[in-house]
Amino acid sequence: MVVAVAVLKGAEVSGVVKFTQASEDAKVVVDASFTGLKPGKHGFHIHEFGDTTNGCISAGPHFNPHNKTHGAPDAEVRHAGDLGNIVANDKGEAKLHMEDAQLKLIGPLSIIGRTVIVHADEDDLGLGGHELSASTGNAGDRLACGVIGVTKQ
Ligand SMILES: [Cu+2]
Ligand SMILES: [Zn+2]
Repeated sequence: MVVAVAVLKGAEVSGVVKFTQASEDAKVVVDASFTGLKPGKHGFHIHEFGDTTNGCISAGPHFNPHNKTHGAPDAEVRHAGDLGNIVANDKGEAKLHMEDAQLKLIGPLSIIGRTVIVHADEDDLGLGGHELSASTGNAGDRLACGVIGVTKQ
C-alpha cells in the first residue's frame, strides 16, 4: 500500500488531495477537499513536473507519459493526469472521491513527485472546440498547486 498527499495553496484556494494505491494492479483512490473556489466546475489535473520555482506554471503540461491528447477521466484517450473537474458548491467548497485506473503510485509511471493543479475554469474534457481543448481542456489559470509526496499509510 502506498499513500501520497498533495497540499495545495493559492492566493484564495487551498486544498488537500490524498492518493492511495493498495497494490501494483489496484486502482488509485483519490480523495480531494478544497475551499476558496468560485462555485461551479474547475479543471483538476496532475501536471508533469514537481517544480514550483515560478509558481504553478513551473509544473509544466499535463502528465502524459503515453503521448495522448487531452480527455475525460473515463475516456480511453486522455492524459494520465486528466482527472476532469471538481465541483464547488455555493460556499466555494469542493469534495471529490474517485478511483482511477490510469494513475499509478507504484512503478516508473508513479505520480509521486509531480504536481496537482486546480484551475480557474471548467475543463471541457477535450470536447470544447477551443484551440486549447486538446491540450488543457481550456481550463484557464492555475489557482493552486501542490507537489505530491509520500505520506504514512
Ligand atoms: Cu491542469
Ligand atoms: Zn490533459
